[in-house]
Amino acid sequence: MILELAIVGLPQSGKTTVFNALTRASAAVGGFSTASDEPNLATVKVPDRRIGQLAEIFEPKREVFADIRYLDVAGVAKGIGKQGLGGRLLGYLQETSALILVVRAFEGGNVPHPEESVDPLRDLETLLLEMSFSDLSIIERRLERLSEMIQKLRGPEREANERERAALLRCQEALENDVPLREVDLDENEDRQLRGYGFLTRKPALVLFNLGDDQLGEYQEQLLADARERFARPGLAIDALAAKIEMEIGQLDAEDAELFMADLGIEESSLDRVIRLSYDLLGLITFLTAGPEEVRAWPIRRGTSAANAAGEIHTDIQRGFIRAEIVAFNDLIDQGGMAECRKAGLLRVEGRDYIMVDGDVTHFLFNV
Ligand SMILES: Nc1nc2c(ncn2[C@@H]2O[C@H](COP(=O)(O)OP(=O)(O)O)[C@@H](O)[C@H]2O)c(=O)[nH]1
Ligand SMILES: [Mg+2]
Repeated sequence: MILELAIVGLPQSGKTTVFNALTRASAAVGGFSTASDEPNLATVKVPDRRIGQLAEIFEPKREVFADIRYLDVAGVAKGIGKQGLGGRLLGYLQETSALILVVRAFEGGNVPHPEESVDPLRDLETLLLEMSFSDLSIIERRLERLSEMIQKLRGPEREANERERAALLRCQEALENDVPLREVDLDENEDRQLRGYGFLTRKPALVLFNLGDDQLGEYQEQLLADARERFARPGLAIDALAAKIEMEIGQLDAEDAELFMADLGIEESSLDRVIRLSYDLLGLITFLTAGPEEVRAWPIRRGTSAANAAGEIHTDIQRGFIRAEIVAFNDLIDQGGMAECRKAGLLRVEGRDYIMVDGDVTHFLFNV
């Protein structure tokens, strides 16, 4: 499963700063490119307190967190949407699972703004429009092509193309009415047919206002309230981060960082919160495994069956699946151990079709 979020935004909005802040929040591993026109890619651990709590019980050799990847791509300049976003940039965006939209809120005369004034709500609107334009232009080109092909084809091929055209026409109509493609109902077939286009407005997105350190508190609250009132939609989350400060805090040792944060009134958890939001945005939940070797968080899509969850660990475990023994995380912590849970009747035995729940501490039985 590639769980990747691309960071997009207008030039100088703070994308790279957000990327640096997020990827410093946990030990980011490798993947930085040196060429300046290549995107930066980093893997970030998803903070999860449950790992530490399980580690107290199991005293494992290793603690393994779920991870997600962030991709920092070049700026989406205003206007390019109308001709379709630039080829390579668009290519990267189409392949990611979700988007982080960085919007500048910080003031600061010496950082140029492409519009020459700071106006976060305007910039957010611009970004969302760019994404719609990009999707629309892909749809229009594809529709032209489909009309030509439908003329020439017969039989099932013609029908498949006609179905695609019908779905695309619904998408086009939605976009023309300011409705992002996320909100268009597509059946499984249509979804598969259109997935290859990587439509930007179909991806879940997290808007992240990049705040100056003087904007924490009242300004932040007001901005978030205004933005949510105007722009909140299903699959579009809105939050804020003082990225530059967070990045600088990441460079301090723990004690200095604490003092600095107390001084500025920054909640300890804002980076953690943004990473958690990213994870939720990807539609992921976590099941856990725990033993003397390792305590580990496994990301799975909401709605995943026990057999498919087992396959995340190893295909053999899926193939030879016998059953899953599951304890809810909270029960395990309350009881203090697996044996106690078993005695208390809190250990459940589930079959291959069981739908996993967030926080299931799971032991799979299988034969190969
Ligand atoms: N004053 C101030 N400057 C910031 C903040 N965030 C980013 N910057 C500066 O804005 C400039 C552009 O940031 P960068 O992350 O490179 O933007 P990108 O072009 O979107 O990747 C850099 O000089 C940053 O140091 C902030 O919160 N406050
Ligand atoms: Mg940058």
